[in-house]
Amino acid sequence: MPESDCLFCKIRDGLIPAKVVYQDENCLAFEDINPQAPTHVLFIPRKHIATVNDITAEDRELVGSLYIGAAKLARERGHADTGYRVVMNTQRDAGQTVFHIHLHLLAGRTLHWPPG
Ligand code: DGP
Repeated sequence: MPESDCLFCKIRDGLIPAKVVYQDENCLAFEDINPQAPTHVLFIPRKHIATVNDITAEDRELVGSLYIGAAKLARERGHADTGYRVVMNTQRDAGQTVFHIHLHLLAGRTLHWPPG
């Protein structure tokens, strides 16, 4: 899929509205449109990367920024000690629907495991 057709690239570029809650030079985070927990935020790299399969060694710092951002927001929202989940669905069987990698931050309720 070309970057110009990517939903999350359009959010990154401000072409589609989203409630942005965090950003740094490498990443952007916004509230999920269909929240599955009281906190459900998506952290995306500014660079278009379709799936985890497409991450390369040069993306190390950028991918690290997603986790650093998620941990920072989790702490700010009071989830650091109670707990939270960060997850990146990859391809069909995991339920990936948007092909621009995104780290889900889920928190604010008891999260079950295994996820099903
Ligand atoms: P995944 O299934 O892992 O690919 O997650 C995609 C997530 O993206 C899903 O939880 C819903 C969210 N989503 C889809 N479209 C939009 C949108 O237009 N705006 C926002 N904020 N989130 C969206």
